[in-house]
Amino acid sequence: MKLNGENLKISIQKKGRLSQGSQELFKAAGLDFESSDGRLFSRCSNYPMDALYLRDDDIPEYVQDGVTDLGIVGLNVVEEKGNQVAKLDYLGFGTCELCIAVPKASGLTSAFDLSGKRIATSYPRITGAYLEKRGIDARVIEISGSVEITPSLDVADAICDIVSTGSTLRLHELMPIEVVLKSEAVLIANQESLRNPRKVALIERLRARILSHLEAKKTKYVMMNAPESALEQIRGILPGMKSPTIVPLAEEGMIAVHTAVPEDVFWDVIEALKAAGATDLLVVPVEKMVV
Ligand code: PRT
Ligand code: ZN
Repeated sequence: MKLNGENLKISIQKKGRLSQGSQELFKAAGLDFESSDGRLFSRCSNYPMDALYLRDDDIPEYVQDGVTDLGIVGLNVVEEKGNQVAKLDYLGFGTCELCIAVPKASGLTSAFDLSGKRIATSYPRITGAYLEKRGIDARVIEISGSVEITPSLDVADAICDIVSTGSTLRLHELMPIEVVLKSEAVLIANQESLRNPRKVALIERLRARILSHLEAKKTKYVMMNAPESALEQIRGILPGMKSPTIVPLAEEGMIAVHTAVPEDVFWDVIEALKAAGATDLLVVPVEKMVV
């Protein structure tokens, strides 16, 4: 099988922390790919698209050079590589922070204490730019892996590395002192592909599917019963949301109210609804949100 020249092409990580999230996103967008097991690429059976499986470090370059039109990769990698690509959408998985961390016993507490010190990192470009912007004159030492052990080997005084749960830092008696970059998986695009109307149409259809999934993840659908007399107060609790659905119940003076509630204010809204007299609250996840 060969890549189809007409199809949209997307590169994703072959094996690693972003593989599962990328494949789940394809599924949520209704895309059926042939099994990716051991392959370099596979074809989507219900969308004109081929997926290419790569090391994450190579994805920005492949997208810049037009080998693939799109890519899914960590923002940390995009910023470090510095390739010319368009960042289209943040995808809500692979979240982590690039942090400066120091040995707990070092007495260093802020990035400004690092002048004249050595910082080991696999992210020399981002780290260098961060230090330069703040006028901190530290030496950046590029290390390709296991950066966390460099302070104990006296190779460096501090590190700049990816942190997610923080357990790697704790294990090595290190503590974070600055967040240099907040990262998550991002959908990137080749600049030329964004000037090709046929490809733009396919990309926009794909993005609409992805965004409806991301919006749905941020929303819960809530159904409740309430006395009719509480309706005005309930409407006041749901100010920013679309008009709720109101259904009369068999019991005189009682109604059912159905509405979508954003995840970030979920508990505040639920507590206020209960206080206003809502009962029998039923909460269901939203599968897709198409606006
Ligand atoms: O083989 P390939 O080159 O494709 O993969 P890789 O080994 O370079 O990357 P991979 O799969 O480890 O990570 C891919 C992307 O996931 C990264 O570029 C980040 O955008 C994102 N990500 C999210 C992370 C982490 N969380 C993470 N915890 N990348 C790395 N880590 C490492 C970190 O380097 C450190 O060693 O995990 C350790 C810290 O984790 P905690 O949980 O102990 O804090
Ligand atoms: Zn990598």
